[in-house]
This record gives sequence, C-alpha cells and structure tokens, in this order.
Amino acid sequence: MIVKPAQSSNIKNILEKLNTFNSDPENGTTRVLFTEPEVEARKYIKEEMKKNGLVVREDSIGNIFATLEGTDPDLPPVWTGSHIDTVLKAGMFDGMAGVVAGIEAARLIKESKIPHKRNIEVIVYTSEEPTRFGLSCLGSRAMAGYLSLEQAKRLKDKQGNSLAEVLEGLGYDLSKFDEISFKKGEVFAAVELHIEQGAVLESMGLPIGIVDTISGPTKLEVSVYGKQSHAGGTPMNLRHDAFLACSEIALKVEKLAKKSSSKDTVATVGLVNVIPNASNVISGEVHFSLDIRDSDYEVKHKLIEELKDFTKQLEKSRGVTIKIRQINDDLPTKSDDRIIEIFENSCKEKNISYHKMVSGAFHDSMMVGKFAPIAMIFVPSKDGISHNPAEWTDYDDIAKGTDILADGLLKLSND
Ligand code: HGY
Ligand code: MN
Ligand code: MN
Repeated sequence: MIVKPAQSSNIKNILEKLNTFNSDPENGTTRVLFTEPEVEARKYIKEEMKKNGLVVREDSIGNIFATLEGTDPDLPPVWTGSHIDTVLKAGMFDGMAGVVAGIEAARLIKESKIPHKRNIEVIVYTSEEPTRFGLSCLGSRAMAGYLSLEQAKRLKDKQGNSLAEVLEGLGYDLSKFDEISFKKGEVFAAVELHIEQGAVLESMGLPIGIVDTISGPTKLEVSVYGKQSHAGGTPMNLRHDAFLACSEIALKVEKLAKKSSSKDTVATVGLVNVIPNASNVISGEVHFSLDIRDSDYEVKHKLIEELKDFTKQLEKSRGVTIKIRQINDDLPTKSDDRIIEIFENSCKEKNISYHKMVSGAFHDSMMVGKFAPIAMIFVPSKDGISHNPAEWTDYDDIAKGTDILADGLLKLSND
C-alpha cells in the first residue's frame, strides 16, 4: 500500500474552478472575505471536500474543517490548510494552492487505504488577508485566542459593517464565538503548503522550500495632519504639507529597513489616502499604512522606535501633527523541528532537493503556531511575483509539494 503521486490535473481543475469566483476577472483575482464570490467559493470548496469523502463543518468565524477520520478520532488531529480569500487584483495561487493541495493529499491518503490513527483535517482559514477589515488572519487569530467577539464587533469594513454583523448576516452562530479558540495540545501538528511569494527557490532552481521561521508583521496606521492650502499662493517656508511629511516617513522606513542588522527586515507603505487629493492643493491630511516585518522581533521593534523618534523631529521641522495607531504587532513563529525533519526526510526519500528558509510573508500558520507545532512547504513562484495578477506556480510543482505534504501528514497522523 503506498500513497500514489498527486495528480496535477486535479490540482489544476480545482484551482481553475476556484478562480471563477472572482469580482474583478479583468485584473487577476479579487475574492474579498464574505463578498458574493467568496461565499460562492466557500460553497464550491466544501462540495469538493465532501466529494472526496471528507466530513465538513464550520466554526463561528467561518473557518472550514474537512475531516478524514482516523482509526483513533479522539486523538488530537493533524491539520493542513490555508486560505481562499485574496488581496485586490491578486493572483490565483496565494492561499488556494495550500487548500487544494490539502484536499488532494487527503484524497491520496484515503485511496491508499493506509491506516492512520489521528484525524487529518483540511482547513480553510477565514480571511488570511487584511483586505476587508484591515486585520490579517482573522480565523486563525481567533483560533489562537487573539480575536474576541468584542473585537469582531469593533472591526469595520469601508462601508461601516462590523465583522460580527457580517458573520451574523451569513448565519454564523456568534453565541459560540468563544468556542473557536484552541488550547496547546488540542492539535497535534498543523502544516501548510503555500506559494513562496518570492524568488529564492526559482533562483536556486529548487522545487521545494521548507519554512523554518515565519516573519512577524507589524501593521501601523499613520495619520499626518498639516495645513491644506493653495499650491501656488503659499510660499515654501510657510507650508505644512502633509503628503511630503508622509513621503519623508516612507523613505525613512525604507532606509532603516535596508540598513537593518537582520537580513529579514522588510518594510513598505502600501496604502495612502491623501486629503483632499487635488493637484493644486497642498494636502492637509494624509493617512497611510506601514507594513514592517522581521524574523527577529527585537530588531523590528528597535526600527519602530527609531522611526517614532524621527516622526517627533518631523512634527517640529514641518509643523505637522503625526498620530501612529498599531493595528497588529505579531511575533515571528518558529517551525517545529520534528515536522521539519519529517519533511526533509520525505524530500530525501523522494530525491527532491529542497531549501530551508524564512518566510517574509505571514500565513495562518504564524497564528496556528501559537497553539500547535507547525511547519510549511513552499513551492516556487514564477519570477517571485505574488499579490499580482501575474502570480504563477506550475501545477506540477504544486503536485510535487503535495506529495511531500501527503507523506508528512501520514507520518504525523501515525505519530
Ligand atoms: O501579506 C502577507 O504576507 C500575506 O500574503 N497576506
Ligand atoms: Mn497574501
Ligand atoms: Mn497567503
């Protein structure tokens, strides 16, 4: 009895069907949490799970659990999964590759008829992306006990709908919101296949990455209050230009990241809202995001302190007021050495070269790792592109990653 190799045609079919649930098909893939395309995609993926003999359930925040029952279902289960929601104008693999690989791995294990003690559960985590409510990893954050119902009532989308209201409107039972979280020991292991979203594997010509650390992201919302005035009539020395103050902060954070002692420090400004956003008006207000990440929490925080000192000087030199609001400040997550070893041995047995690496991108595994041992398998991203319609990963590479995943799941479920 062996686990047969994954079928890239299955992976292709499910990914392409998933991609039809898309609110902006002219520009890649956009599937925002609990919008019509995402709700339809959830229905479709649950059907696929049931078709493969998995028993499907959801919790009060919409995390989907699809169970392949083991011989000893009372033991803490082994999980694999990822997300199906996307950023705006995204690609079709970020998250979805891991969900589909999980379904295919479960199918292979079931068909192999190899007995496994622990349940194997394929998970779709709710809202890994911060696209709708501004906060990432909502489902896995709630699982880790870092998102309460009170916070879900306060999290609002651009239309002013709270996460709690949206959940209630979709029929989720909020009286059970406290049952979402897991304690240490309740999940034996959680592994996730994901596209790399960078160019390391491709540059090394390798098909598999094994993630040893997931960098922790900090998201800040910065507001600069200056003085809206005439772009022609206001002398340069009398201006309090909010956008140019924002620009100085953006360039400063880039400089700090580039000269950091850690090779994994990254930072950017991705979202800027200029008020009044008119070509002949000096902006009076600018609200923008700062995304700062590192595999080393201390180094990240030293950078943030330096940046805050810089903004204090800027308030004086430019006569503006700067407010900084922290949205999340997540710790990096280390993978479990035992699971890494299982994946390494599986690669060696299958004669597949691999590279151990840090993930600059965050993933649900970062949150799940707060209550369960985790590890991740990366598959290559073409030209390192992601969060972009041009995102691409070969189906054969996902199938290869799925073989390692299936092997690891089977070993862990018999541990
Ligand atoms: O931003 C991230 O790291 C993830 O892809 N959402
Ligand atoms: Mn993403
Ligand atoms: Mn992702």
